[in-house]
Amino acid sequence: MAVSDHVDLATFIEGVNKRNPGQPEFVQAVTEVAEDIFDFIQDKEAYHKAQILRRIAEPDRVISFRVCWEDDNGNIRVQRAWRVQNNNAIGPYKGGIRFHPTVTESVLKFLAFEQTFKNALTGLPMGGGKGGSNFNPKGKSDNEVMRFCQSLMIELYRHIGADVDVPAGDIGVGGREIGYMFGQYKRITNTFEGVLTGKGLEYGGSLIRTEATGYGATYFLQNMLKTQGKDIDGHTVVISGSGNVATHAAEKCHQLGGKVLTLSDSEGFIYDPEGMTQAKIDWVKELKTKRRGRISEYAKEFKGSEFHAGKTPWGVKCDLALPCATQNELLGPDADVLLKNGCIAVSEGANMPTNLDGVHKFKAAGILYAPGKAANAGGVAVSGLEMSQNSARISWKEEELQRLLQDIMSGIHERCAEYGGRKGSKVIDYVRGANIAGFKKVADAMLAYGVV
Ligand code: NDP
Ligand code: 2IT
Repeated sequence: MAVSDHVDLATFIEGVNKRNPGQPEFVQAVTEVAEDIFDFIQDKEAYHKAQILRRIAEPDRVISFRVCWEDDNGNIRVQRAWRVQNNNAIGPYKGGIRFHPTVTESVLKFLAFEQTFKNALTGLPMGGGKGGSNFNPKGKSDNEVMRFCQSLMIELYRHIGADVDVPAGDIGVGGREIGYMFGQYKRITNTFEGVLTGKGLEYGGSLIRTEATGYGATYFLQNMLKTQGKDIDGHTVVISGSGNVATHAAEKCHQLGGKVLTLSDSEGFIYDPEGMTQAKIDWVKELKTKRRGRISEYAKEFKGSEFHAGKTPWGVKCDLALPCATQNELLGPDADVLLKNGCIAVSEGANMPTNLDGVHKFKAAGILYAPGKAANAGGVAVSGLEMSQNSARISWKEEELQRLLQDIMSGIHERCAEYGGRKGSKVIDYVRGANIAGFKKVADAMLAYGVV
């Protein structure tokens, strides 16, 4: 008999575990996808024979390298960095770069794996990749961040390119870092090309890229609510995080009539019973991007609001929840509390913020629950539009980009709905829908290539 992956799910996951020792985040992401894909490919021999799932769950390559840099006191510092190129079946590798002390190979492999499905869902021609370093930008001067970015690019430049692999931002990497990295790439290669996205508007960046992830996650929430004849207007909203994704999700929810009650960071959350106004959200943006301060300062600035140290916001009663900080920030017991408090919809701005236990609880409860690979795809989608603009050497107008973002999010919602129907239930299983729709596009391209 030919070797095939006609094994059961448990045996497949056991194999993933064995081949990736000490990589729990990666195994978690593969498990969540495999749960749905096993069912979908059960009667589809071509996918089995070509070992497609096994191949998608094995990165094309993982580049690991040392980054040395000198701090302001003249000390030599040593960091680890990686670029995980997961799959380029449908386009150049594409995905962000994360700078955070918790970055490991496992974290980046899970992110690159998720990115492969997410990028396929957008309908744009982008493969999946992710990179990053355990460098901690907190408390570092601009010059230190610049020297680190330049040193990182001295190695990374040889692995990326406008048609090869196009990184962007993620946790700890925003406009400032992209500027330093793009400048260094340009200096080393003497080429001005769309090798990174999230660039400044002066040098090839796209309008609304900054807003796109948070806005997109809110549009996805809106699309889900619409299937039940509901809207964001008049509903209470709990959001975690206070970075790029969280602040723009808060802004769009507020614009659409939602009452945003919380934001958070790694030290705790703030609760504002009156709801956030645009002025308050602007204050947080400035706090986080310019002053690089802590969310606890919100409670000192705005009377009537409270800071809860060391806690996540899931205990605050709400109708809608958007986890927008990091992976595994919403656990099974948090899902229980949200459900008990009557939460009707969860849209994930972050990547894999809900652990497997929480995912199973949301699914079982039949609430509207959108996984990150569908809900937060607006960011990479506008990155894809930035790539198109760079290739054509043009800049599209804001109205056009706003329309494209909304269309893309609606398209993702439709793709999820197409594959996420459940027998005997009117509720769409968005996890299943996203996994299958993303898988199918990549898998069919891989089948066309044969064994490569
Ligand atoms: P930012 O760096 O702008 O903000 C990150 C936020 O999350 C901060 O409030 C940070 O708090 C908090 N956070 C980070 N790590 C932890 C942690 N271990 N525990 C608790 N809080 C934490 O990043 P983004 O807003 O860009 O990214 C947020 C999430 O969205 C990530 O999961 C990212 O992968 C995902 N995402 C981002 C996209 C983008 O376009 N930027 C696109 C799609 C997904 P603190 O300041 O204390 O660290
Ligand atoms: O997780 C993500 O989708 C991102 N961090 C954005 C990736 C991108 O290439 O814009």
